Amino acid sequence: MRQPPGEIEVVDSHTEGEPTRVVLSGWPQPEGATMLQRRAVLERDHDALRRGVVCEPRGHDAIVGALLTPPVTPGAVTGVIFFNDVGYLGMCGHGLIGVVRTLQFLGRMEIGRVAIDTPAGTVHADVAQDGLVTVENVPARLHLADVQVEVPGMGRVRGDVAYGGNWFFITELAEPALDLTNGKELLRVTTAIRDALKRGGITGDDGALIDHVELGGPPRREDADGRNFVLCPGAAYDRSPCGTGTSAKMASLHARGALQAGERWRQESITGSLFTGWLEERDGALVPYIQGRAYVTSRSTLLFDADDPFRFGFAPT
Ligand code: PYC
Repeated sequence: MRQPPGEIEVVDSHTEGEPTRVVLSGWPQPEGATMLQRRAVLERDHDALRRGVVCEPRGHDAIVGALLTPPVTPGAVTGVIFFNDVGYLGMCGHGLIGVVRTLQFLGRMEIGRVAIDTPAGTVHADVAQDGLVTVENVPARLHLADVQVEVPGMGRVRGDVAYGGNWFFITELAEPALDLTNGKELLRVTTAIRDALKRGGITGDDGALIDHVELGGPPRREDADGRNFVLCPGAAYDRSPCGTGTSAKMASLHARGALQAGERWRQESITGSLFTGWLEERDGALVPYIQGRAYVTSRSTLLFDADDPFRFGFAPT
Protein backbone atom coordinates (compact mmCIF):
# COMPACT_ATOMS: atom_id res chain seq x y z
CA MET A 1 0.00 0.00 0.00
CA ARG A 2 1.34 3.42 -0.92
CA GLN A 3 1.90 6.04 1.74
CA PRO A 4 -1.54 7.59 2.25
CA PRO A 5 -2.11 11.30 1.86
CA GLY A 6 -3.06 13.24 4.97
CA GLU A 7 -5.92 15.08 3.28
CA ILE A 8 -8.29 14.56 0.34
CA GLU A 9 -10.37 17.45 -0.94
CA VAL A 10 -13.88 16.55 -2.11
CA VAL A 11 -17.13 18.10 -3.34
CA ASP A 12 -20.38 16.28 -2.58
CA SER A 13 -23.56 16.50 -4.62
CA HIS A 14 -26.67 14.48 -5.21
CA THR A 15 -28.28 13.69 -8.53
CA GLU A 16 -32.01 13.06 -8.19
CA GLY A 17 -31.31 11.82 -4.64
CA GLU A 18 -28.20 9.69 -5.30
CA PRO A 19 -24.95 11.03 -3.81
CA THR A 20 -21.66 11.62 -5.67
CA ARG A 21 -18.36 12.55 -3.99
CA VAL A 22 -15.91 14.09 -6.45
CA VAL A 23 -12.24 13.83 -5.42
CA LEU A 24 -10.41 17.03 -6.37
CA SER A 25 -6.97 16.53 -4.88
CA GLY A 26 -4.93 14.49 -2.42
CA TRP A 27 -5.38 11.10 -4.14
CA PRO A 28 -2.23 10.05 -6.04
CA GLN A 29 -3.00 9.84 -9.77
CA PRO A 30 -3.00 6.28 -11.17
CA GLU A 31 -0.61 5.68 -14.04
CA GLY A 32 -1.86 4.43 -17.42
CA ALA A 33 -2.43 5.57 -20.98
CA THR A 34 -6.09 4.45 -20.99
CA MET A 35 -8.89 4.80 -18.46
CA LEU A 36 -9.11 1.00 -18.18
CA GLN A 37 -5.40 0.78 -17.32
CA ARG A 38 -5.84 3.48 -14.70
CA ARG A 39 -8.83 1.71 -13.20
CA ALA A 40 -6.78 -1.51 -12.97
CA VAL A 41 -4.06 0.41 -11.10
CA LEU A 42 -6.66 1.76 -8.67
CA GLU A 43 -8.01 -1.76 -8.09
CA ARG A 44 -4.51 -3.07 -7.48
CA ASP A 45 -2.90 -0.30 -5.44
CA HIS A 46 -5.46 2.18 -4.12
CA ASP A 47 -8.30 0.16 -2.67
CA ALA A 48 -7.79 1.47 0.86
CA LEU A 49 -8.30 5.01 -0.43
CA ARG A 50 -11.53 3.96 -2.14
CA ARG A 51 -12.89 2.68 1.16
CA GLY A 52 -11.54 5.67 3.06
CA VAL A 53 -13.38 8.11 0.76
CA VAL A 54 -16.79 6.46 0.33
CA CYS A 55 -17.27 3.91 3.11
CA GLU A 56 -18.02 4.44 6.78
CA PRO A 57 -17.07 6.30 8.92
CA ARG A 58 -16.68 9.18 6.38
CA GLY A 59 -19.29 7.94 3.95
CA HIS A 60 -21.93 5.25 3.57
CA ASP A 61 -22.73 2.49 1.13
CA ALA A 62 -24.84 4.60 -1.26
CA ILE A 63 -22.10 7.14 -2.07
CA VAL A 64 -20.46 6.89 -5.48
CA GLY A 65 -17.00 8.43 -5.57
CA ALA A 66 -15.51 10.05 -8.68
CA LEU A 67 -11.76 10.44 -9.06
CA LEU A 68 -10.88 13.10 -11.63
CA THR A 69 -7.87 12.23 -13.80
CA PRO A 70 -6.23 13.97 -16.75
CA PRO A 71 -8.14 13.19 -19.98
CA VAL A 72 -6.88 10.50 -22.35
CA THR A 73 -8.57 11.67 -25.56
CA PRO A 74 -7.94 14.98 -27.32
CA GLY A 75 -10.57 17.57 -26.45
CA ALA A 76 -11.94 15.83 -23.35
CA VAL A 77 -12.27 18.13 -20.36
CA THR A 78 -11.35 15.45 -17.81
CA GLY A 79 -11.22 11.75 -17.14
CA VAL A 80 -13.25 10.24 -14.33
CA ILE A 81 -13.20 6.87 -12.59
CA PHE A 82 -16.26 6.06 -10.47
CA PHE A 83 -16.09 3.87 -7.40
CA ASN A 84 -18.38 2.67 -4.62
CA ASP A 85 -18.50 0.62 -1.41
CA VAL A 86 -17.18 -2.53 -3.15
CA GLY A 87 -15.12 -1.49 -6.17
CA TYR A 88 -14.86 0.51 -9.37
CA LEU A 89 -17.49 1.14 -12.07
CA GLY A 90 -17.33 1.43 -15.87
CA MET A 91 -19.63 4.44 -16.09
CA CYS A 92 -22.16 6.10 -13.83
CA GLY A 93 -24.98 8.27 -15.19
CA HIS A 94 -26.00 10.01 -11.99
CA GLY A 95 -22.31 10.37 -11.11
CA LEU A 96 -21.51 12.05 -14.42
CA ILE A 97 -24.29 14.58 -13.86
CA GLY A 98 -22.81 15.22 -10.40
CA VAL A 99 -19.32 15.64 -11.88
CA VAL A 100 -20.34 18.24 -14.45
CA ARG A 101 -22.35 20.26 -11.92
CA THR A 102 -19.34 20.09 -9.58
CA LEU A 103 -17.00 21.30 -12.35
CA GLN A 104 -19.43 24.12 -13.01
CA PHE A 105 -19.62 24.95 -9.29
CA LEU A 106 -15.81 25.16 -9.23
CA GLY A 107 -15.76 27.44 -12.27
CA ARG A 108 -13.94 24.80 -14.34
CA MET A 109 -16.72 24.40 -16.88
CA GLU A 110 -19.07 26.72 -18.75
CA ILE A 111 -22.59 26.08 -19.96
CA GLY A 112 -22.46 23.81 -23.03
CA ARG A 113 -21.17 20.44 -24.16
CA VAL A 114 -18.05 18.63 -22.92
CA ALA A 115 -16.43 15.25 -23.52
CA ILE A 116 -15.38 13.18 -20.49
CA ASP A 117 -13.28 9.99 -20.54
CA THR A 118 -14.47 7.03 -18.45
CA PRO A 119 -13.34 3.38 -18.32
CA ALA A 120 -16.44 2.49 -20.39
CA GLY A 121 -15.51 5.01 -23.11
CA THR A 122 -15.75 8.71 -23.82
CA VAL A 123 -19.14 10.19 -22.97
CA HIS A 124 -20.54 13.70 -23.42
CA ALA A 125 -22.51 16.02 -21.17
CA ASP A 126 -24.42 19.16 -22.01
CA VAL A 127 -25.26 21.62 -19.23
CA ALA A 128 -28.15 23.98 -19.91
CA GLN A 129 -28.44 27.49 -18.46
CA ASP A 130 -31.00 26.26 -15.90
CA GLY A 131 -28.71 23.44 -14.68
CA LEU A 132 -30.40 20.57 -16.52
CA VAL A 133 -27.70 18.09 -17.63
CA THR A 134 -27.99 15.84 -20.67
CA VAL A 135 -25.59 12.89 -20.76
CA GLU A 136 -24.76 11.15 -24.03
CA ASN A 137 -23.76 7.73 -22.77
CA VAL A 138 -21.77 4.89 -24.33
CA PRO A 139 -23.87 2.65 -26.62
CA ALA A 140 -26.39 0.42 -24.85
CA ARG A 141 -27.59 -3.01 -25.95
CA LEU A 142 -29.65 -6.00 -25.04
CA HIS A 143 -27.29 -8.94 -24.55
CA LEU A 144 -29.62 -11.81 -23.56
CA ALA A 145 -33.42 -11.76 -23.71
CA ASP A 146 -35.69 -13.72 -21.37
CA VAL A 147 -32.99 -15.47 -19.38
CA GLN A 148 -34.27 -17.71 -16.61
CA VAL A 149 -32.48 -18.00 -13.31
CA GLU A 150 -33.38 -20.22 -10.36
CA VAL A 151 -33.40 -18.10 -7.20
CA PRO A 152 -33.64 -19.86 -3.83
CA GLY A 153 -36.94 -19.00 -2.14
CA MET A 154 -38.25 -17.25 -5.25
CA GLY A 155 -38.29 -19.95 -7.91
CA ARG A 156 -37.51 -19.17 -11.52
CA VAL A 157 -37.02 -15.48 -12.33
CA ARG A 158 -37.05 -14.38 -15.96
CA GLY A 159 -35.33 -11.23 -17.21
CA ASP A 160 -33.06 -9.53 -19.72
CA VAL A 161 -29.32 -9.00 -19.50
CA ALA A 162 -28.48 -5.59 -20.93
CA TYR A 163 -25.54 -3.18 -21.00
CA GLY A 164 -25.74 0.57 -20.46
CA GLY A 165 -22.19 1.36 -19.28
CA ASN A 166 -22.57 -1.31 -16.55
CA TRP A 167 -24.19 -4.75 -16.69
CA PHE A 168 -27.83 -5.17 -15.62
CA PHE A 169 -30.33 -7.94 -15.10
CA ILE A 170 -33.71 -6.35 -15.77
CA THR A 171 -36.90 -7.95 -14.52
CA GLU A 172 -40.30 -7.34 -12.92
CA LEU A 173 -41.58 -9.06 -9.78
CA ALA A 174 -45.17 -9.31 -8.57
CA GLU A 175 -43.90 -8.36 -5.11
CA PRO A 176 -42.55 -6.62 -3.11
CA ALA A 177 -44.09 -3.39 -4.40
CA LEU A 178 -41.57 -0.77 -5.55
CA ASP A 179 -42.02 1.29 -2.43
CA LEU A 180 -39.32 2.89 -0.28
CA THR A 181 -40.88 1.29 2.80
CA ASN A 182 -39.99 -2.09 1.24
CA GLY A 183 -36.33 -1.07 0.84
CA LYS A 184 -34.87 -3.89 2.96
CA GLU A 185 -36.96 -6.57 1.26
CA LEU A 186 -36.18 -5.19 -2.19
CA LEU A 187 -32.47 -5.29 -1.34
CA ARG A 188 -32.84 -8.87 -0.13
CA VAL A 189 -34.58 -10.17 -3.27
CA THR A 190 -32.36 -8.32 -5.73
CA THR A 191 -29.24 -9.51 -3.91
CA ALA A 192 -30.59 -13.08 -4.08
CA ILE A 193 -31.09 -12.65 -7.85
CA ARG A 194 -27.56 -11.25 -8.29
CA ASP A 195 -26.09 -14.16 -6.31
CA ALA A 196 -28.11 -16.66 -8.37
CA LEU A 197 -26.91 -15.12 -11.66
CA LYS A 198 -23.32 -15.50 -10.47
CA ARG A 199 -23.86 -19.09 -9.33
CA GLY A 200 -25.60 -19.91 -12.60
CA GLY A 201 -22.73 -18.50 -14.69
CA ILE A 202 -25.01 -15.94 -16.36
CA THR A 203 -22.79 -13.03 -17.35
CA GLY A 204 -22.31 -10.16 -19.72
CA ASP A 205 -19.70 -10.15 -22.50
CA ASP A 206 -16.54 -12.16 -21.85
CA GLY A 207 -17.80 -13.40 -18.49
CA ALA A 208 -18.46 -9.87 -17.16
CA LEU A 209 -20.17 -9.94 -13.77
CA ILE A 210 -23.77 -8.74 -13.76
CA ASP A 211 -23.51 -6.54 -10.70
CA HIS A 212 -26.69 -4.44 -11.03
CA VAL A 213 -30.24 -5.78 -10.76
CA GLU A 214 -33.09 -3.56 -11.94
CA LEU A 215 -36.73 -4.17 -11.02
CA GLY A 216 -39.35 -2.37 -13.07
CA GLY A 217 -42.96 -1.56 -12.43
CA PRO A 218 -45.74 0.89 -13.19
CA PRO A 219 -45.06 4.58 -12.55
CA ARG A 220 -46.61 6.55 -9.71
CA ARG A 221 -45.86 9.98 -11.10
CA GLU A 222 -48.15 11.19 -13.86
CA ASP A 223 -45.16 12.34 -15.89
CA ALA A 224 -43.30 8.99 -15.75
CA ASP A 225 -43.44 5.85 -17.92
CA GLY A 226 -42.04 3.39 -15.40
CA ARG A 227 -40.69 3.14 -11.88
CA ASN A 228 -37.57 1.21 -10.88
CA PHE A 229 -35.52 -0.14 -8.02
CA VAL A 230 -31.85 -0.69 -8.86
CA LEU A 231 -29.48 -2.74 -6.75
CA CYS A 232 -25.96 -1.34 -7.08
CA PRO A 233 -22.87 -3.61 -6.98
CA GLY A 234 -22.50 -3.44 -3.20
CA ALA A 235 -25.06 -3.19 -0.43
CA ALA A 236 -26.97 -0.14 -1.64
CA TYR A 237 -29.78 0.71 -4.03
CA ASP A 238 -29.74 3.68 -6.34
CA ARG A 239 -31.77 6.61 -5.01
CA SER A 240 -31.85 8.07 -8.53
CA PRO A 241 -33.43 6.28 -11.54
CA CYS A 242 -29.86 5.11 -12.44
CA GLY A 243 -28.41 6.55 -15.64
CA THR A 244 -26.70 3.38 -16.85
CA GLY A 245 -29.73 1.34 -15.71
CA THR A 246 -32.12 3.59 -17.65
CA SER A 247 -29.82 3.22 -20.68
CA ALA A 248 -29.89 -0.59 -20.38
CA LYS A 249 -33.67 -0.57 -19.85
CA MET A 250 -34.22 1.52 -22.99
CA ALA A 251 -32.07 -0.90 -25.02
CA SER A 252 -34.18 -3.78 -23.72
CA LEU A 253 -37.45 -1.96 -24.55
CA HIS A 254 -36.11 -1.03 -28.00
CA ALA A 255 -35.20 -4.65 -28.78
CA ARG A 256 -38.78 -5.63 -27.92
CA GLY A 257 -40.23 -2.94 -30.17
CA ALA A 258 -41.58 -1.06 -27.12
CA LEU A 259 -39.44 2.07 -27.54
CA GLN A 260 -38.53 3.71 -30.83
CA ALA A 261 -35.41 5.80 -31.43
CA GLY A 262 -36.11 9.37 -30.32
CA GLU A 263 -39.10 8.41 -28.21
CA ARG A 264 -38.91 9.67 -24.60
CA TRP A 265 -38.70 7.20 -21.70
CA ARG A 266 -39.31 8.92 -18.37
CA GLN A 267 -37.85 6.75 -15.64
CA GLU A 268 -39.02 7.26 -12.07
CA SER A 269 -36.84 5.98 -9.20
CA ILE A 270 -37.80 4.28 -5.97
CA THR A 271 -37.50 7.72 -4.31
CA GLY A 272 -39.83 9.31 -6.88
CA SER A 273 -37.12 11.27 -8.71
CA LEU A 274 -36.99 11.27 -12.52
CA PHE A 275 -34.60 10.92 -15.47
CA THR A 276 -35.79 11.53 -19.01
CA GLY A 277 -34.07 9.31 -21.56
CA TRP A 278 -34.11 8.51 -25.25
CA LEU A 279 -32.09 6.52 -27.78
CA GLU A 280 -30.42 7.61 -30.98
CA GLU A 281 -29.49 5.09 -33.68
CA ARG A 282 -25.99 5.85 -34.93
CA ASP A 283 -23.79 3.64 -37.13
CA GLY A 284 -25.67 0.53 -36.04
CA ALA A 285 -25.37 1.39 -32.33
CA LEU A 286 -27.96 2.65 -29.84
CA VAL A 287 -26.71 5.79 -28.13
CA PRO A 288 -28.64 6.59 -24.94
CA TYR A 289 -29.29 10.11 -23.66
CA ILE A 290 -30.18 10.78 -20.02
CA GLN A 291 -31.40 14.06 -18.57
CA GLY A 292 -31.43 14.97 -14.90
CA ARG A 293 -30.34 17.46 -12.25
CA ALA A 294 -27.70 17.49 -9.53
CA TYR A 295 -27.16 19.83 -6.60
CA VAL A 296 -23.87 20.49 -4.80
CA THR A 297 -24.32 19.80 -1.09
CA SER A 298 -20.87 20.38 0.45
CA ARG A 299 -17.18 20.98 -0.11
CA SER A 300 -14.84 19.51 2.46
CA THR A 301 -11.45 18.08 3.30
CA LEU A 302 -11.24 14.44 4.42
CA LEU A 303 -8.54 13.94 7.04
CA PHE A 304 -6.53 10.71 7.27
CA ASP A 305 -5.00 10.57 10.74
CA ALA A 306 -2.22 7.97 10.82
CA ASP A 307 -3.36 6.95 14.32
CA ASP A 308 -6.97 6.36 13.25
CA PRO A 309 -7.55 2.58 12.95
CA PHE A 310 -10.56 3.27 10.69
CA ARG A 311 -8.85 5.83 8.46
CA PHE A 312 -9.32 3.56 5.44
CA GLY A 313 -12.98 2.93 6.21
CA PHE A 314 -14.92 -0.27 6.40
CA ALA A 315 -17.98 -1.72 4.72
CA PRO A 316 -20.37 -3.17 7.30
CA THR A 317 -21.85 -5.82 5.01
O1 PYC B 1 -26.60 6.37 -12.46
O2 PYC B 1 -25.54 4.93 -13.70
C1 PYC B 1 -25.90 5.34 -12.61
C2 PYC B 1 -25.50 4.60 -11.40
C3 PYC B 1 -24.84 3.41 -11.35
C4 PYC B 1 -24.69 3.11 -10.00
C5 PYC B 1 -25.27 4.12 -9.27
N1 PYC B 1 -25.76 5.03 -10.15
